[in-house]
Amino acid sequence: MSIRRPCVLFVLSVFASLAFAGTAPSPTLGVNARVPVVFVTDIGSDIDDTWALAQILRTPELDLKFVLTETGEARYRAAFVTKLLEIAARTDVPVGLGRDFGPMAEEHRHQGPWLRGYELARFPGTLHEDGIGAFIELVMQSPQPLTVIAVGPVPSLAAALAREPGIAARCRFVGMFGSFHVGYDGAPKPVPEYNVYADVPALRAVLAAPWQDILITPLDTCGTAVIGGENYHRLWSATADPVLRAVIENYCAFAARVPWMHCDFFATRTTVLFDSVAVHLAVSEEFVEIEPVAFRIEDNGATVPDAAGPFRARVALRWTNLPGFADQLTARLLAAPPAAPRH
Ligand SMILES: [Ca+2]
Repeated sequence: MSIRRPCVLFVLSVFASLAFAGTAPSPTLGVNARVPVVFVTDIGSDIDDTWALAQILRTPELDLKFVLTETGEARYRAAFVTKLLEIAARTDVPVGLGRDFGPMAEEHRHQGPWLRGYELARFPGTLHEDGIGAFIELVMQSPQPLTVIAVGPVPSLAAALAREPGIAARCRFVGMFGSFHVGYDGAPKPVPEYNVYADVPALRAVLAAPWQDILITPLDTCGTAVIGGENYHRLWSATADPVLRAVIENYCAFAARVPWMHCDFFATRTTVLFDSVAVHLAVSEEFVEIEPVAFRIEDNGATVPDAAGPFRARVALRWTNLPGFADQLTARLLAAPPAAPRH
């Protein structure tokens, strides 16, 4: 024991210096510290963001430091975060309002019924009106690199970088973006992917920033991430677990309202859990093959491999074990949550 503590401190200091020197740090180096993360989300439209937030709260290796909203009506999105944090007894996590694009029409509030009777103003934790400013402050004051998990279009992140370009060098960037060789639902042709085409200039600005590492899951991998069978039955049946019950309640509200699919399968499987793959990559690179890719982004949102393109990322292009991912995600969602960190 007397030798071990200095070793740990040494490893931590090497880890920190490597990270700030621009070398991509791996959160799986064996350092005992949890990975501090910021979740940047357009929760409240597609149900996968809600699964992803529950996944972060149930992943012991991740330490959720902040949640920032993206696109649409910032207060609508923030209310899903704060209500779920209350249910999870995690009101220690501050939430920030990102750029606001005005009231969302009723037909775009796919999970809206779950918020009925809930008042964002009564959230007992911290809700930052200037969420972008609070995010910048958190990053610039953090003693260790943060991992930004971005799972929606990124106008708020682009605004943060415009206000303080220094944040990128202090963070790893992990996200759900693009389609390189595979389209939605495993289709054999790439297509413009929503998180890209919804705000192409914003993503170009974000991917041009000097993050310590850029790691993305495109549709090539995340587009086929579904939990079904016995795994889903266990999640569906976990009605005594308030967090999973809340996710399933959201899913039921969503299934009745989502316009882009006939979601009559909600009792037997999930929809595609795009964003859960990004959360997984924030802590582990198991189950996928990752390759460095140079690419350009077309004006229509297509992400096209191009050796002369302006963007570089490590990209999860293929599954090596998709059933293993589904099994692990199920087990994590069902496991008791890690103790809330002391602040
Ligand atoms: Ca999303």
